[in-house]
Amino acid sequence: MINDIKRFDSRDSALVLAHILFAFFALFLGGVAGVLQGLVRGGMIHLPMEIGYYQLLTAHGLLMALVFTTYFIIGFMLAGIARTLGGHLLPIARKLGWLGYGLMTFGTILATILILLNKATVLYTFYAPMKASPWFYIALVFVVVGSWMSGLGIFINYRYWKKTHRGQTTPLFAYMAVITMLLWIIATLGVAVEVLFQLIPWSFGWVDTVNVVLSRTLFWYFGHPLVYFWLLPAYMCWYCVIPKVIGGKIFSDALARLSFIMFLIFSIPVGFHHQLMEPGVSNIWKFVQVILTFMVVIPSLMTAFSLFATFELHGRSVGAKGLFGWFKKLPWKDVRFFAPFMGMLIFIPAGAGGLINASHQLNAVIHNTLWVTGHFHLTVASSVALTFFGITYWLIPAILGRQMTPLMHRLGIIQTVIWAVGMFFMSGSMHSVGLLGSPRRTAFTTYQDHPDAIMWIPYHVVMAIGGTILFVGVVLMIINIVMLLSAPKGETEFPIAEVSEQAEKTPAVFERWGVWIGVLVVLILVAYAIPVTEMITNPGVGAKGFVT
Ligand code: HAS
Ligand code: CU
Repeated sequence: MINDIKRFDSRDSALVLAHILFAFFALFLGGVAGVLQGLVRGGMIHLPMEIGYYQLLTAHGLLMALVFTTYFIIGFMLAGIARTLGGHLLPIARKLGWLGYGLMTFGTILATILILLNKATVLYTFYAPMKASPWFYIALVFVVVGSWMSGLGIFINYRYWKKTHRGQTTPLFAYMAVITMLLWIIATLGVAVEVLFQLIPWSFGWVDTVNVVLSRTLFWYFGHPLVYFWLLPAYMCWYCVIPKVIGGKIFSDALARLSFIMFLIFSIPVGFHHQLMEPGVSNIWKFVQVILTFMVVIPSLMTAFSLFATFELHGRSVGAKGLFGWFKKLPWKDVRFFAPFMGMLIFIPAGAGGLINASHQLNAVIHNTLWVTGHFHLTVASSVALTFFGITYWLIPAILGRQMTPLMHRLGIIQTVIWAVGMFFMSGSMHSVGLLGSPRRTAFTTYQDHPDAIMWIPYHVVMAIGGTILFVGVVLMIINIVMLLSAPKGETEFPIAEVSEQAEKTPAVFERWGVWIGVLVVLILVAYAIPVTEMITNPGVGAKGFVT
């Protein structure tokens, strides 16, 4: 039924396009910062005009990890909500979407100006005792509150559909969008508390010191689910869009919903796996949260299983033989498939690295080294980013009533290959030199020609070469987008697959939001209540703060 709707409402198109274009503008600026900092760290250039390495690093992290992702995700989800819940957004959802866009954009511009003025060189993980101008934190409040407005619009649209379609199962895409936004809102409450009650009063000078361990705990309460806020929209593409693109069906609607529910309940009470080396947290609570971390791996393994099943079922239905015959039946020349597929492939080593990070003893080896930087360039900057690129190739033509040409598919495939090759060199050498002890978040230095530091330099040079290849990838992506905007007129579908006939019926319990949020609250209390109480009642000596 949903496949009949071809044209996007032009008011929805404008809202979606505004988000997508802003996202790629941020990607471009973030890419410029990225390549420069790679070259500085490789010892290949010096920055002009007193621009600092850490200033670039802050801009790069913020623009890529927060601005590119959040704008893209909201644009993609609003488009999918319009597409699956009746063909257009409710007027109230559209209004909230624009309000959110305005607030986020105001916040982003203010934050970027402060970074350029060197008033917020605190790295994107705004991490006490590093201290920024209070206006930087206020700018981020605008970004977060703006994103909540769009989330609210999605919830209202979803409820309206439920009310007007009693007894029907909600469309999978919309269900997943609701979970992603719920996850985001519940997670950002942590950072909202940190910013409002700790960082803003401290940076205005109303209080002298900040409780560092508490602020980091609140930050990571948000920081880990943040990575799933990036990942889940990519999974929405893998579950709902990819089966359609390859001409197959969704393996199981129930499995997909179960995996998203598991992400919702397990991805928040795990922040301590970023603080395993933090002395102020006792081991028992680290242990509890590491167990929960391994729980949140399960839905990713379910996703891998479901994808293999979709690929194999489809392959066999078109005559594939043998154990791996289905592999040849995949549409390798279709960039809508190829880019996300490379993302999936890269997610296998990326996820394995995550399991290493989460193991306490191994974390002692890699924490604060370039290994971690390598890890998140495979996860968010490859698996997620390549999937988002893959979505862009059909989303822009779909909302504009245009059509991709074979040339655009070919350029898209070249772009994907450039990205994968650049990331192979950059992330590969980050992982290796991280194991040799090279620290992350550090400008070029030879530590007075210490032999270890000299040994790291060739790896840093390879990182810079990889980063340069990636910058070519950014530029080609921007060219591809300009071409998509002016593609020939035509019909492009918003691909959403149907569920396989063999799949079990979806149980109604997945829509019992009270139950799932209840479970989540209990888990959060189990994981955090006692350690946070300890941090508040026994705050130790607060930190005055550092300004670089
Ligand atoms: Fe992570 C640090 C643990 C996943 C992002 N992570 C980070 C940071 C970022 C980040 C940004 O426990 C740095 C933060 C900072 O600034 O300090 N991470 C994990 C674990 C997972 C994980 C256990 N991370 C992600 C994802 C991210 C992301 C996803 C972004 C999107 N991470 C950590 C830990 C740290 C950390 C510690 C702290 C390190 C430290 O000390 O600072 C898991 O969720 C991973 C599970 C994934 C899998 C893979 C499943 C494979 C699939 C693909 C199937 C492929 C197919 C195609 C079907 C088990 C689904 C193949 C087809 C063929 C034909 C072959
Ligand atoms: Cu994490």
